[in-house]
Amino acid sequence: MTISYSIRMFSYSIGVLLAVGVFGLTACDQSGANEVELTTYTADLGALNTSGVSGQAEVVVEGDQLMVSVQAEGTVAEQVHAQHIHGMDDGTSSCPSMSADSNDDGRISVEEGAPSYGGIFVPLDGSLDNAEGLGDLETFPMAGSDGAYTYDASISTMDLAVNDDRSFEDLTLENHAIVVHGAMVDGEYVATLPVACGTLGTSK
Ligand SMILES: [Cu+2]
Repeated sequence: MTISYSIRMFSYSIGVLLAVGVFGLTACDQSGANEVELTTYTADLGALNTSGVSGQAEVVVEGDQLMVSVQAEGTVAEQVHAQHIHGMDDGTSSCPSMSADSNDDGRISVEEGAPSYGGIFVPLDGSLDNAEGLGDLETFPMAGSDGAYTYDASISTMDLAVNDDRSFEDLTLENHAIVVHGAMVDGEYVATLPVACGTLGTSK
């Protein structure tokens, strides 16, 4: 009787040890995030149309929260810059090269860039909850007098407005392109002209 009791206690202890071990590993793998899935996408923004614009974008999906931040510099000062996550249905968005300038006017228009980066998927405006047209124009970031801006917005993925009848649930943002718009052309501000582009990848 004593022996069988000891064996039972022994197996019980092993069970507890295993449970603690597995739990410990799980907690470790998720960096303490506790069952909430976290995906971080980043993009380096490079200049389009010799704009001299550069920057970074980060999109974090944490559970049902989406957080977007964009820093850009070299943009036209004191102008509103439309910016979007563009995408193709097959997930193959890229940033256009000058060969996309099909009418040879020396500029890649927003339409000429579309075969590379696709249509507007998520307008990165102030609210993220209205995907009509380009987005809510007045709420896009305004560059300061130094030509730089910082943009931060977050929303529940349930309220996020997306175009193309696509659902956010089965979405991976990888290989979608962040495009920043707005440049001076012959002394006039053209709000749609693409000035920077970068494709999102999961780097972390
Ligand atoms: Cu756009």
